[in-house]
Amino acid sequence: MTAVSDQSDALFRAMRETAAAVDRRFNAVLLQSDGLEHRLMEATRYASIGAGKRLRPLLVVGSAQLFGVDLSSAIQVGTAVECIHTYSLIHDDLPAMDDDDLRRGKATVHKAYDDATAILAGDGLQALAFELLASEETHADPRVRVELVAALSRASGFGGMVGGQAIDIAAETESELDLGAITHLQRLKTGALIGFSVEAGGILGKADPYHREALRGYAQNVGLAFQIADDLLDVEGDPESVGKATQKDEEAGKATFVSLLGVDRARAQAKYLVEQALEHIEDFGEEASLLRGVARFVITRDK
Ligand code: GRG
Repeated sequence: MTAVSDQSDALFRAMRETAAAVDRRFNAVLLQSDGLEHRLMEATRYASIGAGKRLRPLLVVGSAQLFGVDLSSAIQVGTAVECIHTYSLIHDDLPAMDDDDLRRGKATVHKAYDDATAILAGDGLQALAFELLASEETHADPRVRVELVAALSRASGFGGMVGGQAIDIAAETESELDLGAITHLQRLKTGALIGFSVEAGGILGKADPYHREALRGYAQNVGLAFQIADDLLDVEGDPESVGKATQKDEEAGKATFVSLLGVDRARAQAKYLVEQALEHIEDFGEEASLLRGVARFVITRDK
């Protein structure tokens, strides 16, 4: 019992420390302005600082720990992936997409500011992600920086998050998704960025192909488990603690893991995926304890 609570204490400490470090990085790079762009910078800071679980940066820190990578490099890459994630949330909330009023427990950016500012905040964060990766502060070796830029471009672009979002939007009017199609959609829409976050430690640490393959297996399983947990929170979660509207999928008549499998089978599948994720990293020792903790956390979280 003590061992279990020690593990979750360590995980929550790592979450707090990672979140604080990402906030410090955002504070350093998102400068307030006295010029006419001040509203944009204020909105971008509103969306980015002190917000969210910072799960993706935590995955970068966890995978970096496997290869003895400096924490400052992991935080820099974690902040870059959080830029992409935050931009996707801002744009997803716009009236042209999901049209949401609440995100991360507060008004969405277009509600607190306006649509144009929200679009620009997302655009600016997307560019900032690649500026951070290209910086010498990320890694001394330029080949590592280029590999990170290429991997995050793939994960966030047409063959990743943006492609997944397009499939999701098209499915609303064009086709009924079955389990295979939902799995494909979610692998792109949310899985690709989670995949990058896990892969990043291997890139920073110049890991060999065997260990990179293990990370890919872990990430694929954690990504799907995360999405099933997200679907379950939409059905069962409390909007207060989730920090956004719930029951959205059913209202929109969307096919999800939960609508197709039912709550109990979806929960069992998420648990199975986490077990699979843990198997992929079983060759690692203590240095993988953060990744193990995160895998368990994705299906037990309440937000
Ligand atoms: C608009 C290009 C574009 C893409 C949007 C990822 C995405 C595609 C939209 C987000 C919509 C959504 C709620 C998806 C479900 C999974 C998800 C990404 C949840 C939010 O991630 P968390 O739980 O959020 O990590 P926090 O706020 O903790 O960072």
